Amino acid sequence: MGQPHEGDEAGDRSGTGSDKPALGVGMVGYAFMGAAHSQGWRTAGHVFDLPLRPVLAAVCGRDATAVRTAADQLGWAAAETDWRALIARDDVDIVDICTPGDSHAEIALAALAAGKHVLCEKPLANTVGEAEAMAEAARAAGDRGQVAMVGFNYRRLPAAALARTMVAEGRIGHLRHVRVTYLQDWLVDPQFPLTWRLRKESAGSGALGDLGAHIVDLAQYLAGEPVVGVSALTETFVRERPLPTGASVGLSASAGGHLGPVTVDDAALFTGRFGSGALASFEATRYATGRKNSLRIELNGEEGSLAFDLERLNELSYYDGTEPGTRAGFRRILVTEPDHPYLEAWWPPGHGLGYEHTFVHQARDLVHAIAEGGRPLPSFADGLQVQRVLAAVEESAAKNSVYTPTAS
Ligand code: SOE
Repeated sequence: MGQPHEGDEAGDRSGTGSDKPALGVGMVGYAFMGAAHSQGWRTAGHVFDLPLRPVLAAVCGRDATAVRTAADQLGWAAAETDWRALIARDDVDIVDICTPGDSHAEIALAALAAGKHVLCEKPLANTVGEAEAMAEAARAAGDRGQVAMVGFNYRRLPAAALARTMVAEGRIGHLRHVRVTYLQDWLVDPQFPLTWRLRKESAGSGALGDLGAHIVDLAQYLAGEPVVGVSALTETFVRERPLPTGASVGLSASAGGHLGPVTVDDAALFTGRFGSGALASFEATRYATGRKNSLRIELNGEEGSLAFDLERLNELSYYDGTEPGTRAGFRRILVTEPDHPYLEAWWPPGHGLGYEHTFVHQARDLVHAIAEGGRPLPSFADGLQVQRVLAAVEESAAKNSVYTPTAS
């Protein structure tokens, strides 16, 4: 396993001036998620008192000019065009995979075999088979002291972490319902190009894997138990789109005149059952006009409820069902106190955080796990469990057990 190394040159780029051992990070991919992860790695050591100093050693992409530009913009010391060369670098201790899903398994397996720690973007893989191989490799690597984690970043929202604690403390009692929606609208325009996220061979699935994976993970994390059964509907509303003519920029790209087939779902709706008997409903779509990045989750228990809305991410709503009816009501907990999860090192009370901070917290948790020999969550086994739920959703939707209302 690559060991943290003292005061190498690239390490000085972290700018912390600290004499803590360096943890060399190598990232594959540098688009939207790569930029978000870069920010996490750049910031974590400046905000939190970490046992190791993250060093942005090298970033990798296929286009030599573009990856060099990205390295300069995002703060990486070196640029590579071959991910195998990135993994082989002595100054890389952890490989951060921010590529489309079709390369997650190959890169993660090679990195683990080379003794590196791994952070892999969600969903863990494009198929259950790939995820199984990754979870097994991560388990074996864990026995050798390596760490592997999936980038379900929303677990790192202070309000989500607080909600998890409150559920575990029994503050809502026995769980009955989880209701969760993840809504975006960037596909509403039928002229939006056929980028990699709309092709099964690169993305595995559509809204299901991209957004549904997040909400399955979040629901299971908050409930504290896995989904054991699902029933689903999926739909592809626009079946052909213009082919992209250039590289992706954010979610989009420039488009040409030729059309190609959309081979993933545009939306997925499903119900789920937990082992405890609690019921869940899930909706993931890229067609919710006006909803840009709306993730809402509500949990109802016998003694209370919790509700979270990503558009108000510094807040958590709580209903305490043990209060007298005349006094009870949903109240807003402002999750900005230093004693709230992750907030000890940020701003004074009332000064909120944003989307990007989840990636800082993710980096922080990983660094601690690596330094302290921990097994950070969500593990690859957790990622595999989500992958199995996604596959069950696809299987249910394919069977199309939709009943037609008929006359008696
Ligand atoms: C696009 O739908 C996307 O960038 C997802 O891929 C991310 O995981 C989510 O955080 C924001 O939306």
